[in-house]
Amino acid sequence: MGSSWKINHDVNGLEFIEISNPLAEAKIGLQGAHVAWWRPKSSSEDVLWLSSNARYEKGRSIRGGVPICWPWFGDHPTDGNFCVHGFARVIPWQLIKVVDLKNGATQVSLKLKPTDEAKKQLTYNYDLELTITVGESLYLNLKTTNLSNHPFVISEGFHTYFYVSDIESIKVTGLENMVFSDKFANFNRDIQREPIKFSGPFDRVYTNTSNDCYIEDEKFNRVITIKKSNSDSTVIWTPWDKIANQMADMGKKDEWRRMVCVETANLLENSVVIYPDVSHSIATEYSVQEF
Ligand code: TA6
Repeated sequence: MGSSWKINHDVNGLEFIEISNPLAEAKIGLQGAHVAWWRPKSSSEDVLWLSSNARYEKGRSIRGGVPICWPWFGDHPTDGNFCVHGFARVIPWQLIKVVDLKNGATQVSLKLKPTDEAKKQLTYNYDLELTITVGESLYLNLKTTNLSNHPFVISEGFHTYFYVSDIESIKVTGLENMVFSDKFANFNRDIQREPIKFSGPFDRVYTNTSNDCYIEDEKFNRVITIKKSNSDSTVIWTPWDKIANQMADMGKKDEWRRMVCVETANLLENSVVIYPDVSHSIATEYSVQEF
């Protein structure tokens, strides 16, 4: 069976690239260069989580899949009116090319098209490109090039929602002995002594770690591997019932129990200084091992 792709418009005028190849299927929104959906054909379960209440609207991020956080992660450092997690996830990107690779995967290249609003939020000249490889694994590479005549600083991340059997029966490994900053404890710092298990709201930034991470899911008989490159922070987030119920787009009653965010990122002291005419790329790759 060959590979195919097409661009579809939804009822709100949003455009999605739909890809089908011998290895996987994917749906990528041009708004936000947002991988809303990817499933390798060998996998018995979904790998990414997508809320059944996700809002597909212009200027709004989709709840699920892989939102791109750039040029800042979380709140803007000085202006609370600017988009949380940066504007890259809510403005249009341009499709540059789609290439069928020899191994059956499909490679998609996209470039950010700064809107007037985005230009107000970041006044420097830059180029931002995302390469997505849809195959047995999902690979994303976000490349920032400084086209200004002075250095600038960014924070960034792939805010990926993974589908799990049940948040209380999984564990995330790879961050043992790493220092984290806890959003639910005034950003106090501590050390992660054990593999991560969840029994309540969890929002932590692990800094100075380039370790790959693993979502170990016994009920689904699988491990999801999250590989990182040029990423020194990892954010782990799950909202739990109270916060999830306050969010209009988190899905039906207990849908939040079936997701965990494991975010390949650079933030806090791992924010990146990019010098003129220099490029910086952060990359991540997701794959599934069933047993
Ligand atoms: O990455 C964790 C986090 O920053 C949390 O603090 C939580 O607010 C979450 O992202 C969702 O953010 P969003 O802006 O997509 O609602």
